[in-house]
Amino acid sequence: MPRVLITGALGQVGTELTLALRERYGVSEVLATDIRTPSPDHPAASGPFKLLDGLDAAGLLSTVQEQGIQEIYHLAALLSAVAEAKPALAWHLNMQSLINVLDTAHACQCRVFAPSSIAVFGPDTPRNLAPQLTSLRPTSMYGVTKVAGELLCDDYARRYGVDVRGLRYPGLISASAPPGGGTTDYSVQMYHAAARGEPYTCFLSSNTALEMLFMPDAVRATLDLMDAPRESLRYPNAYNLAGMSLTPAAIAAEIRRQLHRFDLPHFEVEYAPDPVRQAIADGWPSSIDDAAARQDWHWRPAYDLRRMTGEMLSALTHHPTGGIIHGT
Ligand code: VAH
Repeated sequence: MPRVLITGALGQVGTELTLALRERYGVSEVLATDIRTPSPDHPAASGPFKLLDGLDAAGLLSTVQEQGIQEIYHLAALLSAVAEAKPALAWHLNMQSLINVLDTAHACQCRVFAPSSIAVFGPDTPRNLAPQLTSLRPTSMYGVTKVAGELLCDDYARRYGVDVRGLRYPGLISASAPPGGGTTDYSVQMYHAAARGEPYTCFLSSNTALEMLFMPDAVRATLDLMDAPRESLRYPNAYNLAGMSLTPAAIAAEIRRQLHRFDLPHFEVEYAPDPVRQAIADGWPSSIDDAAARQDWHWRPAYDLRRMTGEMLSALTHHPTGGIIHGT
């Protein structure tokens, strides 16, 4: 009987969390769900899978009850760029699916992981080292749903005692699953283009600095937060998380620096900022202060740009070199 249910299991984070949770608890203990069926080679297809829409409250409740689920990782959501194009749908899907998860958790005594994002910050948040406690006036619908989500999680914890936790994920970089319509997707697309030996046109300006994190660090942070003693958590569902403050130009330069290790040709990037996604990015801080996570549950990132780039290019070129850098 699976003890864990993941919504949005086919997304960028859901794919990696499905793998990590099945490795930790056993394949049969983790029920992956999404609104579309995984391809046979997708990690979610390696164990229990169910088609489930986060808006289907009855279906979620009956699944959790029938399966005896004890933890819900709620990853289903519309990300920033898609949400900006479909604001009403984004509000409905992101908020109603969260309410459904929290109501189910309350009814079934489940613990919940529901991610927030650096999208909660807005233009009047300090640009450098955005604090844990600060002004949260985002100028994107995605950010609005993330601020509302943090407050909703606080309410369910206060009112019903639901143990719900979350992290303000920065931009996440991973090789295994494509990103799903976010403003930071350029970073993943850049690595893929370089690995194909193709040029890349970046939809953000070259000097747009944003906080980013390599997916293995994000997955470890998620599991470490869920493992932490509840009484040690000052901000259980909204911890700032930081890894590397990067610009597109810095990522491109590091890719170029390592091309020779993977027998890749030169890599050209041109910059053609997309007004909508540039405006979203310009509303986000360039770096994040994650001191609270470091103090409360001993968070530390393990990857820097060099190591991440080595692992990304190795994974995308299937080159055995890997992330270890020998004298480069
Ligand atoms: C997005 N990748 O771009 C997500 C993330 C901080 C950005 O929330 O929408």
